[in-house]
Amino acid sequence: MTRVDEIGIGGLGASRRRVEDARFIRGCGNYTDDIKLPGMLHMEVLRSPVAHARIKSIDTSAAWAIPGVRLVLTGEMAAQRNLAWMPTLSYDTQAVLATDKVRFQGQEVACVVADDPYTAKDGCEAIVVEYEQLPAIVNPTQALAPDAPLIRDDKEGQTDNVCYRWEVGDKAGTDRAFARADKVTRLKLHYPRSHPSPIECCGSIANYDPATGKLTVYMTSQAPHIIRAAVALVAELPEHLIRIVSPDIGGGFGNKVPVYPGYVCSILCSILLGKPVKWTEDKSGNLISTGFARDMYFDGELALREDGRILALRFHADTDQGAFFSDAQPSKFKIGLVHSAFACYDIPVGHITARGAYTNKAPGGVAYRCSFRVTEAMFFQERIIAAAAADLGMDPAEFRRVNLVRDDQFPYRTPFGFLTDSGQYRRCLDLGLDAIGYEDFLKDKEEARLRGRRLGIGISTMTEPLGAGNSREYDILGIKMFDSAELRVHPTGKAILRTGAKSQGQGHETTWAQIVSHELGIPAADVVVEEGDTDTAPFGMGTYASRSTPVAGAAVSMVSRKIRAKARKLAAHLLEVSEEDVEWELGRFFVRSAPNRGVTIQECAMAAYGNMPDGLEPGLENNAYYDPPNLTWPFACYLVIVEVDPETGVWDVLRVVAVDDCGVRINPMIVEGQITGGLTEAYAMSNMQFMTFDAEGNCVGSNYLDYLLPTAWETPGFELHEVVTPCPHHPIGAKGVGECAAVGGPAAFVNAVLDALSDTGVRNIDMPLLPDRVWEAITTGRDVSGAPPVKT
Ligand code: MCN
Ligand code: CUM
Repeated sequence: MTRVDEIGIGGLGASRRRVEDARFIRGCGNYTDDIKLPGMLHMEVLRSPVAHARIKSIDTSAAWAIPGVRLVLTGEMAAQRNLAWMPTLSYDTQAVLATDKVRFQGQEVACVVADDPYTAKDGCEAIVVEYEQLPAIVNPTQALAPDAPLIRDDKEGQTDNVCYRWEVGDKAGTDRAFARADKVTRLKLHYPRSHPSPIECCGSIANYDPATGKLTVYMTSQAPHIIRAAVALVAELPEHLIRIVSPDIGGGFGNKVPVYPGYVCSILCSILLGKPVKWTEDKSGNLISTGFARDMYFDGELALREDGRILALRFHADTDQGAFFSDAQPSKFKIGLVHSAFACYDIPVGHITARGAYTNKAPGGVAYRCSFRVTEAMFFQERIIAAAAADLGMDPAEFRRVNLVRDDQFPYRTPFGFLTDSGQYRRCLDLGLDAIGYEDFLKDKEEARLRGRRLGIGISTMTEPLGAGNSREYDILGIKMFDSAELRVHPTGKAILRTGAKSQGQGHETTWAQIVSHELGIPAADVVVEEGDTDTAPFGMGTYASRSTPVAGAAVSMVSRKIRAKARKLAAHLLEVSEEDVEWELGRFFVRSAPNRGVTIQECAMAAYGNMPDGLEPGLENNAYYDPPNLTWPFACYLVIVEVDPETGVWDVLRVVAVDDCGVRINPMIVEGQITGGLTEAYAMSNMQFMTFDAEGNCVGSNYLDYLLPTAWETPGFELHEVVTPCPHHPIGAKGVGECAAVGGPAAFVNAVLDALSDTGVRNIDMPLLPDRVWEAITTGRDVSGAPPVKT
């Protein structure tokens, strides 16, 4: 008997080529905008040119008069259907179409449906809106000033621009620890607004069929089942007559989690017209109006002991939420999982306060590889860790080594209540230092300094919580966070697998088949994976927070094991022995006492349809719902070496080393792709992505001249290393990885630049570290803030 070779069949650990790429690289993907339905009309959105203004009147008559225009929808008309406002996933309300005021530049004011997109655009231009402009607020300081104009005057009882307050930890204990400290390090910084800007913008095609009453929506959603539930609950349509289909998605990065007014309007227009209505957002619409990320102000301190131990931490965070609190995050915490900060360090006590502010900017709050504000948390963590090491005069690597949680401390309870599951933090750090040649670099740096060159090294180490839920702590609109998989094995042993997750480029079609292979020995090429259609996929919560592997991936294992359990009964029948005498090896059952007598999983599949024992249900299919016991906690160590040109402030990246421990890797090549992509984004955020606002609330960065996307030309090379600490509670030991490098990466770049400036007294330059900011820091010796408003 030759054993099935797991790598050979594309099982766990195989760097199998991405099957979806066969269509993507040929231009044969099937994206929302590719779909054309018979009789389909086109919708365009009219957006506000101003950030804050009362709407005095909207005159749509000229738009209606344009031949080919079928519908001009205003907030007033939407209000008649009770749809001028919608609830957000953070229990706030958001305007679908503005009625009373506009509250950010780019806000949806009206939409026009026409025979083609160009006529619809002309229709938008023909609408005359009279605005009475109000002062614009573009940062929390302005928002929270005593005389600030009230942005959310639509909300009963709202008297200021505070949208939430939140706190966690032990204040008294933290104060006591600070009183005992030998030294206190303080750091203030702003993590700027950034935008996921996927290649494909958002869009939808709503098709309400008046004959059947069925609403089908093709759309760019990372979470189709949530959308179906939201449509059912908000629009009060019957859920069984709603079908949401997310076809191929051209990048999501969190941009495609929230519910946008454009989606809602296309649905409403289709219902009103009884025809399919397509909405495709344009690039500037995407950049100015859909889910942004970050925009968070930190002010925090570490209490330090002379020997380098951290005694306590505390910080306050102000988040700039934009005009509506529409964070799409499923925890009961107002600020996501920001209190996962410092989880990789053994710190006994801490206290965090947070406050959200309404401003005249687009809503969004969490997106862009964030794991719900974990990106900001880890950035602040690693920036203040670097500052603390400098304050103590200690080597930053040694400072981390002293404070990192030890391998024998797991499971480790953080001061804010998280339970980190496993890891080898020091090993990852040492591997990274070794790979980058840390000791040699320190010597090179001193020599270069003597010759007037500024070299710097930045380190970032972090663990982050990936995989929402479990259902005890996480829900969306009251629906608990779990996920699902359904597996159907056909008579010839080929199979179709469906999950409640939804790939936007992460490669689920490739990796889920590998899990089935690992569990059943069916070659990965024999398993087709389908996601994103609520009429066929099992109920699931979608893809974000790198939750697919931790939750849906686990469900794939569990459903495969159910199939294996049934196949064992079939094998016993075929082998004419009792089930207890049947043993399993990959792809095959055999008789324990006669290992040569065996049947393959494919033979069992055929028997499920053609030769089942009496009393056994025919067929070989099942489903599994998986409620994870905990989040998964990958660890990463990123190291960056830069050279800063003191004359121009330009900085070049000389080396990047990454050590990632995401547990067992299903597909090492895809994992490396995720890390490479994340590091590219981290580099872009730290270096070039500039999205800000002027004093009038105009969005600076709503185009790709200001908001730069990194290409292969600017992006440095990355050296990737791995450590594997299996996740103790995941069926195949995997942890999430999709966001790690974007979360942990930025601090490594910024720490490197500041290390190169270590003799100047500069403690912080806000991202992006544009050359003029770095130059200003060098020439003035002062910190450089990036908080809006900017001068224009
Ligand atoms: N994987 C693996 N072994 C592991 C962990 C993951 O082989 N131990 C594989 C998975 O099977 C999957 C991929 O790596 O194919 C990412 O898995 P996971 O970490 O579970 O993340 P998700 O699939 O849930 O993806 C979400 C995550 C998020 S939240 C953002 S934002 C982001 C990211 O993925 N958006 C992306 N990476 C992206 N990559 C692309 N190409 N496009 C996006 O929009
Ligand atoms: Cu927050 S970006 Mo991802 O979690 O979809």
